[in-house]
Amino acid sequence: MIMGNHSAGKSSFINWYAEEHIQKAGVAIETQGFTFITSGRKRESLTGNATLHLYPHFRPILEFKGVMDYLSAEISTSKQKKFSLVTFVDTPGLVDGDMVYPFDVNSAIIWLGEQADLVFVFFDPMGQALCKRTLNIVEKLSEKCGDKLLFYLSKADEAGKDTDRQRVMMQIVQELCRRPGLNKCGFDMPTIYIPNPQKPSRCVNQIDGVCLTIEKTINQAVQKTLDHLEKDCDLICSTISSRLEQDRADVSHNKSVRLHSFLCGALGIFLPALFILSFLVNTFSTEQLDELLGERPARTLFIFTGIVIYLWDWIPEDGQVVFVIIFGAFCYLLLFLAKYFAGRGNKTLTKKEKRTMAEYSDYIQDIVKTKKGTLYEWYLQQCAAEYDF
Ligand SMILES: Nc1nc2c(ncn2[C@@H]2O[C@H](COP(=O)(O)OP(=O)(O)O)[C@@H](O)[C@H]2O)c(=O)[nH]1
Ligand SMILES: [Mg+2]
Repeated sequence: MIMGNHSAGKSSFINWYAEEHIQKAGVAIETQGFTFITSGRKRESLTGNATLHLYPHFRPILEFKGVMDYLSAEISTSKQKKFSLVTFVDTPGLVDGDMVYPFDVNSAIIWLGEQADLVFVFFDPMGQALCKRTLNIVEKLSEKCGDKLLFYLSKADEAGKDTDRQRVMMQIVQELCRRPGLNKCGFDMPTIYIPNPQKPSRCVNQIDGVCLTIEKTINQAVQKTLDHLEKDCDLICSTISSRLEQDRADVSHNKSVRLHSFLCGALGIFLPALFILSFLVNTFSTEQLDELLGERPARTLFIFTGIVIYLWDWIPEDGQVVFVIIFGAFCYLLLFLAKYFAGRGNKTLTKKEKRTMAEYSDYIQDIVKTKKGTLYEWYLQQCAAEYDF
């Protein structure tokens, strides 16, 4: 991202880098909004909505009300320098005073600056080198992401003689250092200007350094992205495997909970049923039962109910009502516990969900990671080849 006062030479720098007249440059306030300048297959200009389709990750910028109409993108076919690997963001020229911006320009620039890999701040010797708005934004950005903030004295060929230029530099640096957030040591401000064969200047031009900085940042971005990809892959795989493990634990938990629920429920029904049955059976004689059920089942039934009746007879007569109440409450408790255990089960994954997760994990391990390895290899190969060259 390139920011700076109005007429600091931002658009001209982008045109120079791409070696194509993409952005309008002039003394009039040309750039009121944000323009993304990128390389593509066909020369094309995009408006706000199309721009956000091209860069969906910049969609949160819509939080700044009114900014949509001031977004655009220029696609150029230029392959000069490293242009095919860079996307420049040209920002609204900043001025102090009565100028009304159609949106919260300070916040929008700060937000975009945070997204960028590099933020160039252009100060020009002529115009409002010490524009307060620029300094405010720079101060905020320096707090948030000071490491990618770089200052340049642009249009240095217009600064007059060496002594004049030094004074301009001193003034800018002084003004910058007056801000508490900016007076860090090791402050650097290279002087740059667009080389003009018709108007040769004796001033030192460090514009090639800007190109080198861009190139270095591209390389770092490639490495960072590939490293991040690896980390993301690992994160996805470990999340999936821990989710599957959790699911296995849930399944066995559910099994034991279901068993508890079943046992309580069965007892809660079986005990009162046996109790009532015992009294019913007791009203029949042995012969009647033998006739009804056959000899063997009748015998078994008699033994069971006999035990219940035997125990019942043990209870003193005046305690029998209390016993029935306690027994009823106990059976109710058993049924309540059965219901409680039934509700304690955890939600588990369906077979389809498990299969999909396993497939994702395999895809990442086999395809994405392999591809990442190949990309890293290509990247290193072309670096090495370039250095060899
Ligand atoms: N002498 C000189 N003029 C420049 C340089 N860069 C830009 N300009 C002129 O400064 C004016 C404003 O430039 P522009 O790129 O539109 O500034 P922006 O508002 O920051 O985008 C234009 O007339 C350019 O021709 C430079 O390096 N040297
Ligand atoms: Mg401009």
